[in-house]
Amino acid sequence: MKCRRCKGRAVIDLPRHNAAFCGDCLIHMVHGQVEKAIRHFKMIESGDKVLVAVSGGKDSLALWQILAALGYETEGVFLGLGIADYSSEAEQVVQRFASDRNLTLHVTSLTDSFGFDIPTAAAKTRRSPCGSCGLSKRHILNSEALRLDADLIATGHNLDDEAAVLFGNVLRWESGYLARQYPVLPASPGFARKVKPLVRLTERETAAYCIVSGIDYQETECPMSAGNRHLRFKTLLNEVERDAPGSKSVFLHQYFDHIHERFAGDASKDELMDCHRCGTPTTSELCAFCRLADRVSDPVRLVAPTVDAGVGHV
Ligand code: Q46
Ligand code: ZN
Repeated sequence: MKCRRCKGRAVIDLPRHNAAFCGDCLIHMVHGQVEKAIRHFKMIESGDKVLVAVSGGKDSLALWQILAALGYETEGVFLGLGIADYSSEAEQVVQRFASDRNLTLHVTSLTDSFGFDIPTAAAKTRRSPCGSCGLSKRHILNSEALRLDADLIATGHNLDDEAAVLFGNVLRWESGYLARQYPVLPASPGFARKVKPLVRLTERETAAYCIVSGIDYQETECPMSAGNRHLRFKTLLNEVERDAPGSKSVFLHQYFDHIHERFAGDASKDELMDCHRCGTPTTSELCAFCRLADRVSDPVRLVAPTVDAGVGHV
């Protein structure tokens, strides 16, 4: 198997590109795909300070390495979720990654800042672990971006993640969610710009990128992910992809380029007010995160955790 670009010995075969690549050319291809996504969706402007949300997994660490290599001004932020050994291992991995590369990392923790963790939220609310987790990540990472005066937050959502979310949204015709599913969400009062520069890369490609570029990432799966419906959608889409390579990319990118704008009118137009506690723009007195924090701290609301219905996305 020969590398398409240099004709050297290939280390990975990518049927969707009808090509194989050696390590160096894979890195070149991955950087090119990220640059293309950034340009196409106008994600980052020159001089922007980028806050990269890092979890310790392959995608977010690959993203930080790629953006730093492409010359963007980056800092990382890690949010401890309090999921026992999984979260402490993730923090160690991220700390090591940043110090080995002399990159600036900010560490924050759900327990230290708000007094609860994801297992407690799952046990005390009717939300799935992934629902509480996604809500907490969105809220706290946005607050960190505003606090640190970053122009935008970059997350490691890849092509597989986004295709699975799109599949779920289409399956239920969630037009409000479809209106918001796009690789760049512009800044608005109280919210930093959010971008997903890995939308042109699959999980397999980011994993291979990590291996050939020496990124030591956390391989352990989150112990609370069981039942996450997006994992099931990923499995389904991978079966389609096996028979028809390139299908996932066409499904997602045709949506972004040709269909997404048709849902623009379905975005919520509810009037926003400031959350009475934290100031985040919201449609009710308390924002969803502050309501979650209240439910978790209410001693009489101990109920069994629900499984599934998770969003699982920053
Ligand atoms: S960390 Fe959180 Fe994920 Fe674990 S609880 Fe679900 S969302 S699976 S990316
Ligand atoms: Zn609030």
